[in-house]
Amino acid sequence: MRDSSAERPSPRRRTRLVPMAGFSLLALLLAACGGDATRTPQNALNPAGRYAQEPHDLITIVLIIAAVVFVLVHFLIIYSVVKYRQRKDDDGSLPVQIHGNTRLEIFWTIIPALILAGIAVPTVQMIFSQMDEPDDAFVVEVIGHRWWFEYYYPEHDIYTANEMAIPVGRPVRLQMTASDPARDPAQGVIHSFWVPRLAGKQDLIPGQMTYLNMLADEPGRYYGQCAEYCGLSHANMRIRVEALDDAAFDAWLEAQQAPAEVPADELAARGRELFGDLGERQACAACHQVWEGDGGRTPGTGPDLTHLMSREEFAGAIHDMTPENLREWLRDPNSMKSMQYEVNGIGMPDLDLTDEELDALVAYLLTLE
Ligand code: HEC
Ligand SMILES: [Cu+2]
Repeated sequence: MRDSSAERPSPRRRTRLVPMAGFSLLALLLAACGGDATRTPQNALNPAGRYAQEPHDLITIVLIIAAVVFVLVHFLIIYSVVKYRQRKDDDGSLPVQIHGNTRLEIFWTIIPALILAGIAVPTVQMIFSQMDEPDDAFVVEVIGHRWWFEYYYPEHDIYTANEMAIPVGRPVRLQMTASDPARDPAQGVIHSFWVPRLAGKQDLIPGQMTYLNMLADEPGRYYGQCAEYCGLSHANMRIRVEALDDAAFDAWLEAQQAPAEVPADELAARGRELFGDLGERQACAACHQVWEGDGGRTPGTGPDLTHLMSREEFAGAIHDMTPENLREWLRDPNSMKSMQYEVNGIGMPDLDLTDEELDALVAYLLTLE
């Protein structure tokens, strides 16, 4: 007969495995809290302005209180288990049975009630102060579409998508709604706007306006995410905020207000023609605005492309703005982002473009600086 005990780890080895596994788990958990913004760009524990800082500080206090309660309760549990464990000389009889203790029960009801009431005071105060419209706010309208965010700057009549520029050090007031059912009936679903380092989380609701304040103390790039499931490409709906200092922000506003230039290059000019007319097929211009300066800007159902090249990413800020990616996007949108158009008429359609058409259209898009 084989001796099977040789294959099993000795009990002592096994007991050493438990704390080791515990420590590795803890290390993993702590690594997730790292403040390195390049590795963890969506870290609410690394706030970059007051609207993210205040909730962060409040939750830290709550966490400390909770930790004290946790340690106390578990100490009492472990203490009782050890002290009153069954002993060898136990005769098997039941311990004295106690039913209720009014004084203790009042005591352990009042204490948690007081703690919760204590936490409620700064919480409610903060909810109101976070919602208040700041006096010197810069207003940006946010519209949630499936699956991209549109930004409109009402003071400057600028439409853009995916990448939002904001002035550094100045509160930004977001007026948010989800794609207007009148503008696009197929799209009315709830999204949620969340840039963890700059603000809390707020839903975007069709036919209703919600508000969110945001502030970046330092120039930089802040990422966010649609945080409310809105369909199969929900995870491909990113937010990118560029906080710019005054000079850079003014330059950005000026560039975005300029009309698109009509290209001189022959191939790009052909692309511009195709953009407005694809024969039997739906024209790009039916959904996309490239504003050349006539009349006011009117949004289409797709992103405004007037200054497409001023953005570094496209399609919900998930793809780099390279000629190859743009070509693939026009050739077969579904290969780059699921649920485009075929399923229920949402998003960017596959227009069966020929190679020549693709070349011309990409050449045109590359001129939209
Ligand atoms: C039926 C409407 C529709 C038509 C027609 C259409 N698009 Fe789109 N397009 C969209 C929508 C919607 C999106 C956003 C999809 C997303 O990000 O999920 C989009 C995205 C894009 C983007 C990425 C923009 C960004 O900033 O994210 C480009 C570039 C683009 N389309 C170019 C074109 C071109 C060129 C044509 C014509 C060949 C065209 N589109 C035809 C609806 C349309
Ligand atoms: Cu969404």
